[in-house]
Amino acid sequence: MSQQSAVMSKQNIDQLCINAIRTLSIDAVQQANSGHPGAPMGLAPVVYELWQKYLKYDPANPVWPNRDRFVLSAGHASMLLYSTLHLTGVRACTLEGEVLKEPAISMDEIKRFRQLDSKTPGHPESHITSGVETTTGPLGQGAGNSVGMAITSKWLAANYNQPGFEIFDFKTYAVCGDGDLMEGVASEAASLAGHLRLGNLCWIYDNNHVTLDGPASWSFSEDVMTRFLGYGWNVTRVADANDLMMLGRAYETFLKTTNRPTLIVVDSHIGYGSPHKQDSYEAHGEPLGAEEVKLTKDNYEWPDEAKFLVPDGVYQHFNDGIGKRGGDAHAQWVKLWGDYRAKFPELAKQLELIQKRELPEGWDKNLPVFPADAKGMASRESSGKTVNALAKNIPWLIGGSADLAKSNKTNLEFPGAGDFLPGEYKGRNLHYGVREHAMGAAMNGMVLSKLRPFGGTFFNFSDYVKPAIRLGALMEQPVIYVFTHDSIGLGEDGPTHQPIEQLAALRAMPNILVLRPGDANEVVEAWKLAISHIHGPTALVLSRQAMPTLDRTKFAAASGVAKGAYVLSDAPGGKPDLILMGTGSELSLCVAAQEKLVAEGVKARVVSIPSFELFEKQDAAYQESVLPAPVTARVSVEMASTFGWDRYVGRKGKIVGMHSFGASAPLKDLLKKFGFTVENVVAAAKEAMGK
Ligand SMILES: Cc1ncc(C[n+]2csc(CCOP(=O)(O)OP(=O)(O)O)c2C)c(N)n1
Ligand SMILES: [Mg+2]
Repeated sequence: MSQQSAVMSKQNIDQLCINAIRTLSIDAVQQANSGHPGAPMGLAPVVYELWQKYLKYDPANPVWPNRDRFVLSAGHASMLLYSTLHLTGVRACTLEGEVLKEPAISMDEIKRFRQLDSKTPGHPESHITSGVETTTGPLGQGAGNSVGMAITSKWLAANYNQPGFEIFDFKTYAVCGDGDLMEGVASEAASLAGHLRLGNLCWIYDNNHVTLDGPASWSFSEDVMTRFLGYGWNVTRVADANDLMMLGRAYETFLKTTNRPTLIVVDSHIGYGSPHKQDSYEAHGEPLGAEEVKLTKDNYEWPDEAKFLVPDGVYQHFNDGIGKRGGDAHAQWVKLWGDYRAKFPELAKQLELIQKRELPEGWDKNLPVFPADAKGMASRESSGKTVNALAKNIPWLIGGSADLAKSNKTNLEFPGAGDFLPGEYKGRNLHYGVREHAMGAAMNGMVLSKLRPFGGTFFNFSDYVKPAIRLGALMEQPVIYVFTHDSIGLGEDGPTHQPIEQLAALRAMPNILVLRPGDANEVVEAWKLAISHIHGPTALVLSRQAMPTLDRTKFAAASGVAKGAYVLSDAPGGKPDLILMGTGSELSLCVAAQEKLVAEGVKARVVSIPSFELFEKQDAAYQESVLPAPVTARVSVEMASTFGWDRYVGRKGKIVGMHSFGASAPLKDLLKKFGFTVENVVAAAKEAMGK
């Protein structure tokens, strides 16, 4: 107590709160012996001023749909967020959105920073910790997410606000470091946000002149302010991160600027205790060490023996500030919402479904049924028809593409679908431009704000968006990727555009549903699965070229897609000597090979395998019924890397796949060159059978 009063007597309450954020961060990092204390030390006042005075956020309800979003893009500074969530008393809630009595982060959890099963993992993870709006750590991603959140606020406002009923007007703030601003994804996202004139978006740049390797000047010297002006942002600067008044002015400038996003450049210093350390960049990004902790606490006029000290009055002060202000704002909104519900029950119902991540009744009505057709259609075509039908039924399914909408067939073309453009935020077709990575990061932000976005590009460029896909998978968020031009089958564009290893790579990623449907009706089933899959992203892998629409009166129903793999066409008599398995455009090749083999007296079965993940989830009996162990003569056919297929073909099987990059040529020549012909599949089958 004596320690506490000594602290209190010297510092005003603002300073005390700021230093509590700092010292909790320092102590947690020191105790874990791992983590980054620097950014929390430098940024504590920036976050304090924002949360305490401006952020429209109710700690008692961290899932209030119209709350302002706070994104810590500099995820390595996680303790900054955890300390803030703790001190402001943000409550825990379930993944379903039920608010609990306990805190999101108790003091025990602060003490368990970076330990197994804690609520305080090394970098913030939104599916683990309430109040963490998005998972960050890979630099630049949070910045990209924030653009998606800002888009969502605009879209919801344009579609659901009514005169006198501003149900949605939330702002999004993102804290970025040098690393974030160096990353390409943040540059793409900033360019997009500036173009879209997202006046509800504010990035706070921690201009602390240091990165991990040393002074930022070693690697970063561009004029950030001019760059953002060029993007069409409003740019302002706070010369000293400790100057609360100037920080407040900057936030007010942002709130007044409604026609473009705002970048606040904050010059900060990490503020080590020892003069030696202040001038040195060594060991940046590591715990301070006992000696430095002492010096730093001395610098903050903090009792150095005390660990995890929250002086008297700090919790209360946050409670009187953000707690009261946020609570009042939320209560007002709840009242407005009540009136809105009474006046606009239809719209309110939709918003409730959106928040619960549920689908409207009849979401799967009027989906196309494709008649058998030997010429058939490209799966991108059938996908385009399917998603248009789905989007008519699901008003918050919104699409887009990285400048390939016409190729990806992602355009929503029905009356009223509209475009999402600068200043016109009602439309459902987003134009990400040639910014795949920002598209993925923005879609993560949109889906975290409960919309259902899908976005397209060529499958080969899934590599350009992969880091965002991966975070979506980690966050368990249902973004839908529409990847077309899925193989060498795209033809003349050649090997720069022909994916090879992308399927194997996505199949290797945890918690993403990868679907490569084998005809138009499998595409419809795949889309149904994608829409129903709400705990992770889905990748639809679709062809540029036509593939036959299989005759489902002759073959098994396409609903088999839900099981990941199914017997499409069994061997005569049901007891196969050989199994042919294929995906996507190669499914019909397997069917053609089967016909030939059967004519020669070989009992061949064709198995369609649109999804490894789903098939792995089936019980052993089902798996055995599709791929009976005694049948070791097996051939897989897929115009992609062979990697991973050995698990289904086994040691005696043959894999017809790609062993090299593709080539630029008409499709028929490529099929011949790389062996995707009936003759070659039949030959592989005979080899597998030892004939
Ligand atoms: C994509 C990515 N690359 C590398 C890292 C590893 N890393 C963590 S922090 C950091 C740089 C830190 O510089 P800055 O963003 O200025 O943060 P500060 O050290 O100033 O807090 C790096 C390279 C990362 N987290 N993400
Ligand atoms: Mg830095």
